[in-house]
Amino acid sequence: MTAVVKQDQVAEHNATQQAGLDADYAALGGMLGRRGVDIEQLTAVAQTFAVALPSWGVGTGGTRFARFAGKGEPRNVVEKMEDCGVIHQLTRATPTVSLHFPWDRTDDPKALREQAASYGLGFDAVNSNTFQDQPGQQHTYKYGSLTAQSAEARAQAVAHNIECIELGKALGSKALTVWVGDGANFPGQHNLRGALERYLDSMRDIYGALPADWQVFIEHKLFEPAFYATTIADWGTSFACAQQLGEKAKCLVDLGHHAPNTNIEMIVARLAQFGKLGGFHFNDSKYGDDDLDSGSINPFQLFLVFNELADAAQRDAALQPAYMLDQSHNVTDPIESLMNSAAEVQRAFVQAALVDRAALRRYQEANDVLQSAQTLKQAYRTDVSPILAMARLRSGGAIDPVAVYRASGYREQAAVRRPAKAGASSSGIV
Ligand code: LRH
Ligand code: MN
Repeated sequence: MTAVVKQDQVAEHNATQQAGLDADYAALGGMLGRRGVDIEQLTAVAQTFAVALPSWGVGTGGTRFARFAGKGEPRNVVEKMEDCGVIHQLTRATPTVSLHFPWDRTDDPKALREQAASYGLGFDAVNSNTFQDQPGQQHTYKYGSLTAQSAEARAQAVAHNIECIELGKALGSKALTVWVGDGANFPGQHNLRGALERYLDSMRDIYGALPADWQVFIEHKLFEPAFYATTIADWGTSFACAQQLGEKAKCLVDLGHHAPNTNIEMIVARLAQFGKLGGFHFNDSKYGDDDLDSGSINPFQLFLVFNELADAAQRDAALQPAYMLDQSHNVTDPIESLMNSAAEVQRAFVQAALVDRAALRRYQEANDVLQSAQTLKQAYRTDVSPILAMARLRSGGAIDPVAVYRASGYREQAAVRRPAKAGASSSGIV
């Protein structure tokens, strides 16, 4: 595997951190042991964790107001892969990348696949994009794409999704994520049922193009860019469409796509119960679709989502939702944010594995409300940082990825190697 950061720099760093980690790990091991929990078993669980990186997340993001370009930004998909390579080298928790077309357009998917493999990377779900018009595009998506009144625009959007499947097949991906911003800004702008009927017609054509071992993920979102009615606005609509389409259609939960205070963990439990939980876009938010770093605003919610996943996995061992990050890094170094976010999602995963489910069931069946709630809180309050660091170390990564990354001077070197393209927004998201 190609080491993007010199591996001896990682080893040197780990050597300076080892003794401290061993002490913290032993202390945590002792405490967990008194709870009847084997820390070694939990660390092995932590090492199985994997979350996909959003290719569009390694460039600096922005808002409709402005984007403040960062230093050494990736200017194309090859440089995005390099940045993803650093993140995986140091965290050992991000072995796949989710690509977005046409932002990650490539004429040589075979070469891209080989480059990614040299960094130990593969490809998770690919994302289509019919929420922007591309230069030279024949039919605008201004009034929708898969739901457009224009049959030409719908056919164009369907063709683009099928092209994404073909590219994904060449890259070894096994799923297509379809998020459309289609909707209306004013009551009366379109017929609400008509729009959904056109959506389903278009999705049936896309569904028909899926290889036998592929899935399509329907991603719902409450609003933006439509501000009155979004065609796929909530999990209910997404679920109904996935049922209509067939077994290869599942629902994707982006944590930022709900009304404030929505009980997202309950949506996860429902979708798992009905066999339609396809995957996640992890991020965090305080108000809207803020795409902030995972676990940065509401880490307890992230824990509760993984608690429902752990409960569902106990019932259905075959449940394998796709874990992906989907964030926009407007004021931090995207590589640092993605490394940190991968660790925060891994933290929730490990904390959920710490929940004493037998005790929880006993308290629930006894209507011992307080002890039921405390059983979850005990796991959430447990600082599993030594387990996450030991998992990274044992998987060949860095005990402290951000410290190694900063010491490596990778960003400064990238700034020299990648002179910014004047005016070009290289990350694709503004
Ligand atoms: C829409 C969304 C979707 C992506 C885009 C980058 O808000 O979450 O998943 O296509 O962000
Ligand atoms: Mn998303």
